[in-house]
Amino acid sequence: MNSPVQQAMPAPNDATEQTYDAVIVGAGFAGLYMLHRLRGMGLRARVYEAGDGVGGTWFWNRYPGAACDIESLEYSYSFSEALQQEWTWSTRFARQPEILAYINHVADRFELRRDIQLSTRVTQALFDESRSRWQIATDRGDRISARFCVMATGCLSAPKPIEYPGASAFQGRILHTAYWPKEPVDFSGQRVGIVGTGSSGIQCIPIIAEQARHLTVFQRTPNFSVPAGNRPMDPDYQRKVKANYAALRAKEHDSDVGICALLDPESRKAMDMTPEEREQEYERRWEAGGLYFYCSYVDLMRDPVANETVAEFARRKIRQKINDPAVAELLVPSGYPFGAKRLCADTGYYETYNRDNVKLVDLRTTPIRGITPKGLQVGETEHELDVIIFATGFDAMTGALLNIDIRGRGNRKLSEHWSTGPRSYLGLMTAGFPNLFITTGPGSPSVLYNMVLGNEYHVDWIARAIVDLERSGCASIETTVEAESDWSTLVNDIGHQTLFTQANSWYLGCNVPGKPRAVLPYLGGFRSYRDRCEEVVARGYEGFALS
Ligand code: NA7
Repeated sequence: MNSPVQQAMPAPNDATEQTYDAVIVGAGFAGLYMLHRLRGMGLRARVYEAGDGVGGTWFWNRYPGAACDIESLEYSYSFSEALQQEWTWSTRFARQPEILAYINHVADRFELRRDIQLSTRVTQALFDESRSRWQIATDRGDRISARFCVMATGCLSAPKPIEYPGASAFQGRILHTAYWPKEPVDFSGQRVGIVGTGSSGIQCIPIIAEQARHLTVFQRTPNFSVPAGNRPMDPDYQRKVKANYAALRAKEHDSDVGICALLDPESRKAMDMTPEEREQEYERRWEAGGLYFYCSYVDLMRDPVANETVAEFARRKIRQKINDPAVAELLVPSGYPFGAKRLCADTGYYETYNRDNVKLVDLRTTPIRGITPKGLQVGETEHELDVIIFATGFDAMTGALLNIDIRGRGNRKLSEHWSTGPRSYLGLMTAGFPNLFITTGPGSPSVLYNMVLGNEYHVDWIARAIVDLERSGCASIETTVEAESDWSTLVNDIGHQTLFTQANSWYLGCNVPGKPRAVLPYLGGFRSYRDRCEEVVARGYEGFALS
């Protein structure tokens, strides 16, 4: 297996301690911008990145069909007007290679590379109380001392390991969408099996079905997927957005989800509309494509009756696309609210099941027993395969942090502190871990807001906190136990006022066996979250201790 976590250790570096003002872990959207900001403040910062290139999630997830489902004009940095104006997107929703090219362009344009160390995984971060500094170790033998440590490790960056026995005996090839090989994979003439029908599976299934001799999809839970509506970028549309970029960004920053380019998020309630009005609105958003559908009405994720109206609309649309009614019934989601599992956006996903070379296997009735030398054993049936692709997702939001041995005051491990679920104040800091910041951490809107903008907001907040800390003459900032406890309760309470808690999703950690069930993102919307973060600063970092 070509897993990033299982790769052989690179050659060790000189073990002499290096000293920086700040270490940044991860060279994705957050890490690169953090480096840019800290440099601008005159700090010496260094980024450590496990991959051999920058890009984070867009570096690893290079499976066929990988694309963003937020318009690229929105899913891109807003901090530099010049960058916004000079970069041209070729499609409405950029595909992975284009996003990776963009991130590389940013690394070059802002001359970031000289402070990024690639192919280096941070393995440990210990807080040395006597010096008030973080001691950081890497798998290449680096020993680093830094005053600040920023975990820009991403929300979906720790892939779930394969949960079935027998992988090593399989005679074919095993792939995982989250650490796909760099060289193209040719599926022609092959019998391919894909396990998992979340966003990754739904994106790659139609493309692989066109290449493979035969494709078997192993589905545990059907997902709601809306048409992506991807198309070549309309130059006039791009010009129009660029002419008013500041206004668009202001609107995104003042919205709950950060997606506003084509359609505004609706501020009315579904249940205040007539059935005909609702139908019209759903149809309009279905036609627009992408995740706009999710913002059709404000009560969709709060009122089960409202949710059922959109769920039923989507189910009807799905049924219409599939020729075989028995297959359609397997693909139509039921038993959980629309949107409570991450909404997917697809290009020809459901239509793929009308192909003669595609078969759907329902794992809800008969689960996978294991991997055999020839394929996958499901109940009494052995499915013979040449390639098995796992599109089984991530240990989301906490996995990448807990994979590092992080220890704060009193040598307390983060894994102990978070043993019953993550605890944080604003998703930015956790008690007992001074000067350790997390970008889009658990307890922040993170995955439910435009990730690039959410990361930018956190980076700016952290940069300002560091400036304010310097001005105060204090050495460290950390959240208080009380603020953390109150915030964690609030995140949980708000989560339970929504329908998100009525599905077994990665938003709650339910996709990882043994992971405590907890509300991971802040589900109150970005606007109220941002207001709270700003209030905290205006009140002199209320809920934080500066010492
Ligand atoms: P997801 O959304 O977590 O989807 C993973 C899929 O794999 C989902 O259908 C799971 O079914 C299925 N799965 C997970 N584990 C197993 C096992 N052990 N056996 C069978 N099936 C399994 O991950 P993605 O990579 O698709 O997308 C992640 C995010 O990236 C996405 O939401 C976007 O934000 C971008 P389940 O639903 O758990 O029953």
